[in-house]
Amino acid sequence: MLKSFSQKLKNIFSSEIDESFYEDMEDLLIESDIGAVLAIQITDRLKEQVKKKKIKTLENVKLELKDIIGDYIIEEELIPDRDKLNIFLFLGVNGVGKTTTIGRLANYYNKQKGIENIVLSAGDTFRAAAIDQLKIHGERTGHRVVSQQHGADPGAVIYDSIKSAQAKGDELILADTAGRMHNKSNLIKELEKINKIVLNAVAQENYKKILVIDCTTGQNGLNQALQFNEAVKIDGVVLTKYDSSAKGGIIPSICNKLKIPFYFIGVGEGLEDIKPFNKELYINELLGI
Ligand SMILES: Nc1nc2c(ncn2[C@@H]2O[C@H](COP(=O)(O)OP(=O)(O)OP(=O)(O)O)[C@@H](O)[C@H]2O)c(=O)[nH]1
Ligand SMILES: [Mg+2]
Repeated sequence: MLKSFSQKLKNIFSSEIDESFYEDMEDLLIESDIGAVLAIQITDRLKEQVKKKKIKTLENVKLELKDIIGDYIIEEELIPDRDKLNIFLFLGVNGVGKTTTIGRLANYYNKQKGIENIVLSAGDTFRAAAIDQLKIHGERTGHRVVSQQHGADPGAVIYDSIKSAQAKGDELILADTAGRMHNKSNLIKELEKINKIVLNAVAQENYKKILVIDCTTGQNGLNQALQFNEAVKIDGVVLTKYDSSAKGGIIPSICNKLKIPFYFIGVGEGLEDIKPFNKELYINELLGI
């Protein structure tokens, strides 16, 4: 898919700038998971700008397209507010990479940002193995894991994590949650409780609700973002499995719809396989620039 995408893009950009050029462009954008509505919008804007600016070369059309797509994308560096307690809560449906992301970010914040006092909070009490999975990440990255038994109340685990972090002067809690979507009212109830507990301890700006989305799920990622946002108001997104053949066209789609940023992208299963989302790089990769 990756090869055929860049090949198709190359083909489009070696044709004439005529009506079929724009049609092919629209199709290709849809194929990249950008979504039909946005693909049409982007192509229409491109057509308009090319005409208005009297753009003649395909190279300049590509740069114009880059600018237009860039308008829809929000990039933000997610850095904990130092010397304060910060809580990053990871949400998302089953198997998207929440727990793995926590392990990778513990490593990232430690190695890249010099933050040593990080706590991993085992808020996924739904799956017995989830607690052990987080403990393994804790051991690997050298960070403390706060957990309770399988089936415990996630709010109570977060509460314990906060108390423990406050006692030791920690700066960052990375909190796991169970993969779900099945029951929105349960999710809202559970999150309301967690919100209350968290906001008793930290300021709103030090609390981030982060949605993890698997880019291989394509446009379905947008539905997940809409549903989670409606339930809990998310602050930003981590996109995982960007090392797959999926093009991540879901990024402009979500930013445009929800006006929230992407923070990180996951590029593999290893501890180092996460990087801050970089809008410029992302568009260049998408367009093969
Ligand atoms: N290739 C690749 N695999 C990833 C990436 N992120 C996560 N995975 C894999 O996806 C699978 C699921 O990851 P988890 O972290 O367990 O996902 P989760 O969201 O915590 O899953 P649940 O707790 O069951 O909801 C694991 O096999 C991860 O190694 C990524 O960026 N690239
Ligand atoms: Mg998990």
